[in-house]
Amino acid sequence: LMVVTDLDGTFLDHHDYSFDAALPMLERLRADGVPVVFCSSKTRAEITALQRRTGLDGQAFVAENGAIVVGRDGNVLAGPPDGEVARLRADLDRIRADLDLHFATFGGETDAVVAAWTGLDVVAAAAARQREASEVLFWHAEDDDRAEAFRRALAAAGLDLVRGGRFWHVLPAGRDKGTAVRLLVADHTRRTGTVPRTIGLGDGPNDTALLDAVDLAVVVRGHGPAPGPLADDRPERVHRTTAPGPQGWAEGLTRFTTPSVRSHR
Ligand code: 2M8
Ligand code: MG
Ligand code: MG
Repeated sequence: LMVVTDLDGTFLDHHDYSFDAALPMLERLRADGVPVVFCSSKTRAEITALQRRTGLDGQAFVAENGAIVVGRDGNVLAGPPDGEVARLRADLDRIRADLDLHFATFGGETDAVVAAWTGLDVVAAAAARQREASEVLFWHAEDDDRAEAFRRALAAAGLDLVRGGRFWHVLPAGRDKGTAVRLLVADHTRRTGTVPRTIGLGDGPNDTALLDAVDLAVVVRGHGPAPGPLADDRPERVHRTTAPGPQGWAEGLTRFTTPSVRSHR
């Protein structure tokens, strides 16, 4: 078994980033030796800090929406090539000027501004600004009529636009959370000789590829737009939680890991 989970709004509370309600289930998984992989739009700096706080150091993780995939013990499975975020920022600057857009980016603002936007403290906001492969946009509604032109310009530059809980994220095309899951499964299989059964959890549109790539999917009740339609939406594969955030996280994992529940369906 391998658990692959989104963070904001899934393992972490959407409002205050707490995860107390998830801890008893996390303890159970740890006791059973089940790998718990954080798979988020957050940066490597943010994710490794959270791994330390939850005792998950050295576990595989996926950062920046799939642009960075790190296997067990720091073994890099994907990205980022040198200078990737600099190139991406140069493309964004050019496209913003060409289309006369007004969006702001994490990279272009201070830690204090990002703290105010996100509700993170200033230290955590600094970690959120340490981007290596993707950029976070604060979109201005006055530009809504140029959103499609923006998407086309990004695609022409080899970039994707995905929606997180609060922001839009720009990252290299093709490096989504689903591709990341497939790399992790291949790595686990190579190391252990067994193909892991996977459970994925997420609450937002940028989790759709993750939820499609796993064996069992938990759609955690969110605060914004839900994940897109899933390719295989059968109730025995997909559980939609009634509780949001870390409570929903525990609910979904209980549903899929408790034998008595499974056998009585
Ligand atoms: C951003 O990501 C969230 C997650 O989906 C969002 O778009 O709402 C990222 O920049 C991340 O690095 C940061 O920790 C988070 C804080 O809310 O916002
Ligand atoms: Mg989320
Ligand atoms: Mg996320």
